[in-house]
Amino acid sequence: MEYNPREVERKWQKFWEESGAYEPREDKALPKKYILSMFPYPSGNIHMGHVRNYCISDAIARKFRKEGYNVLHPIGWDAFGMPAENAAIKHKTHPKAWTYSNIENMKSQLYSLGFSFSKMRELATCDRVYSKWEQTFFIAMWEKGLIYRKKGFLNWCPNDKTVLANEQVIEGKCWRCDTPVVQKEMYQYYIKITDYAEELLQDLDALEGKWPNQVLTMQRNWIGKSEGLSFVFELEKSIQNGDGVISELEVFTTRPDTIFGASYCAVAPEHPLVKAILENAQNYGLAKEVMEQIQAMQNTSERERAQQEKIGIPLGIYAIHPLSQKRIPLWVANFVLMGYGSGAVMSVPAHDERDFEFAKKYDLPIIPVIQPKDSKDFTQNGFYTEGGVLINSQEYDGLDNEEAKQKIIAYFEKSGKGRAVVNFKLRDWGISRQRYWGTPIPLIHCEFCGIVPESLEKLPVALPEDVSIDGEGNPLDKHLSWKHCACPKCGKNALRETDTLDTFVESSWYFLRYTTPQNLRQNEAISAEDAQYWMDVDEYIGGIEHAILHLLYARFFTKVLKSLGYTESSEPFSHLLTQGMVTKDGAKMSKSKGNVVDPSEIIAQFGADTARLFILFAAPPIRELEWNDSAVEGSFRFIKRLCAKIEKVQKITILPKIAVENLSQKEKYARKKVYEALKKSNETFTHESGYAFNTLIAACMEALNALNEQDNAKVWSEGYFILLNVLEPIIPHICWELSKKYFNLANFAPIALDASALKEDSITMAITINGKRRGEIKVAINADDTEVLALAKVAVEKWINGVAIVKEIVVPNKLVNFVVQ
Ligand code: ANZ
Ligand code: ZN
Repeated sequence: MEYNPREVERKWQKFWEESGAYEPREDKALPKKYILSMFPYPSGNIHMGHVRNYCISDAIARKFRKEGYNVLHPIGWDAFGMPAENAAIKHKTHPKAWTYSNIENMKSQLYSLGFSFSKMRELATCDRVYSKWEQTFFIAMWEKGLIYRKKGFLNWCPNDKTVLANEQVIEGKCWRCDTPVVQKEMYQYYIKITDYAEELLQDLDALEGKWPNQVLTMQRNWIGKSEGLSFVFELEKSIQNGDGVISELEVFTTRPDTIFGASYCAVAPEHPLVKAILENAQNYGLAKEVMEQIQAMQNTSERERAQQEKIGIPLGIYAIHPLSQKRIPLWVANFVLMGYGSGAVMSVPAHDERDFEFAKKYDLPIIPVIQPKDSKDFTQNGFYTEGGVLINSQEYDGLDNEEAKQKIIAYFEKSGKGRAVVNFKLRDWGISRQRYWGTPIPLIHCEFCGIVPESLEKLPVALPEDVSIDGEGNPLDKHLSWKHCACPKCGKNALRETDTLDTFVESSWYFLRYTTPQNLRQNEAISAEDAQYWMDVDEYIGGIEHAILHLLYARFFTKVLKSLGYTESSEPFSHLLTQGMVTKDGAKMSKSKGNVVDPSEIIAQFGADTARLFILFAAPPIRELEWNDSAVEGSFRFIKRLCAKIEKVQKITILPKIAVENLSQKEKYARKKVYEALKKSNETFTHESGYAFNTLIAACMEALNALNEQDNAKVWSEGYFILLNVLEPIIPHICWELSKKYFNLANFAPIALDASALKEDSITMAITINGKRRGEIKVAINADDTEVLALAKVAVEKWINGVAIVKEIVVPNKLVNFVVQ
């Protein structure tokens, strides 16, 4: 048969769509599998990363469907976000038009690859109805106190009078006008993800072995639980702070055992103490340059500070060490974060690398207080961060440092000057954005009632479409008729909140939304019954770049939605598969590198099946995949080979009965290879095996070669019948075409393994020396030459001992001849 991918692929895509072949069934008694690829951002065109992502999930979905599972394999669009607004500014399009037209384009690209998506479950997060339910959740969380409003620092361009996202700050300057960006304190909305820190941490344990270790570790580090002591230093002199005074400084340390080594304290530039000092600068004799240095540090975002070298500025004030009573200088330092612990630290240069570097730079005392147990030389680096015995620590001298930790904590707890605390690195999630193309925050500011949620019947608070998007300020803020509204409580004039939500909010619950069928979506956010059936996602596939934020937020949202009664799941993704990058010439495909291969071109040239086969054959899913043009052609040739001799089959609808006794070695061998491929297919489609499609495809290639080596029509038929079934998840179009045409099959069902076909058959090979028969060996059919020769030499040992072999000849499956002198 001639291979014409274009015709075949179009035909089957049409058939699948029209027959609704990939819609999940409404029968909740069926066993289910929920297979999900991370949904794409509708940037305009699909790229190879997308292709790889959906090739993997599609193969898994097809395999489970064949096995009789009810499979949900949905697709949707993560459709809000900045690029749409940037495109609007640049090309004078509307974000909505831009987004929906991108979706249409990408959708047709994806369907041209033959992906078996549950089309009826599609969604875009910018759909009105999606906003409606997201706003409903927002209000429920607001009313529960899980969302709050607080002042926080934002990047602000004083020229454009607009808030900038981190990506829009280039080397401290505005991306549009190059004006230096400042940190402006403004109200923002936060979700209390920190309330769930412990649960989010604990529940990772159950994902062990089901999620990649690397991801589990990254999540654990991000949550960052740490136990230590919080205690206070009395200030030498109190500091005026408005009407009150500040007389102490609280610090958090994980190393109370090093307390006698503290030689200075450092505070974050946002610390109230710094504010108080700046406000009373004259009283403290603070020089103008020093004030300016501090202000410059305050105007640098924490993010940028983290990249800078360590900088400190002495405040000229002192605290008293609570145990040694020494005078300790106070510094403001760019490495101290206001949002962690108490925003202040005791610094111990002898036992912490960062403190050490700082002390060296500013010539501060380095006092060793922990001595290693075995060696005395702990000053090699100048600092020593491990355990040991206390020195220079008064009555604690000689104690093991772990023991000292406990004793020192106990001392502080008893004296009431400190307490053991658990801190988490995890911060509350800032969810408000000052941009147009996002879900509006459904709150209203009323002069009389305060902040009031929009009434539920009025949801969604939809975005106005007649806006001017010019990059200055937030378009919603300038849209007066949208902004002015009636207070839902008292009916008086009030103002809508003009902030919109972080797009990570939408991606935190889309997988729950997919479980709800279209006909229920107007009336229900998440159909509890459907969610109960489909959740958890059985395999979630996506890039490692989402290892932290998206996966953490999605886990968190699931827990919150559970507490609100929407789902019974507490973890959304029972298994996670992180796919590797697609590279070319050793680098990630990217426009700037000019090494992008456009999936559409590959499909146009070779067809979707070739693209799918290449992608799944080139590397196992978790590994990097290097693009290779000749391997793409190799994949194409394999499919052509598959079609080439199919006429040899007898048209069967069930497997033929084969009288094994009468088969030749080659025929037996071909059957063995075919059944090995079938066996491999069952082994490949498991999370534990990592879905190594490459080895499955290799097994199919070997099987096809072996079939080609023999001429038994029954063996051909059986072989093809099985191979088309095994390959269907990978190259579905051609498999459906050939199955229909030659076996009149309209669907695929599991095939049982024939253990007898897999049995290792052995044969006897004669061994001759200079043509004379001297012995024989029993070996597996087609055993490789090295193995055969080694066995043969042992068998005729006494004939060749001490003589020089000049030639070794192996006639496969027949004989071995040694030519000796
Ligand atoms: C003294 C000390 C001595 C420290 C020593 C470490 C080693 P984790 O494990 O990340 O919780 N720290 C506390 N608050 C901070 C803040 N707001 N910004 C920056 N650093 C802060 O780290 C806790 C340690 O980080 C604390 O223990 C403190 O330094 C510092 F040999 O206290 B340590
Ligand atoms: Zn009101």
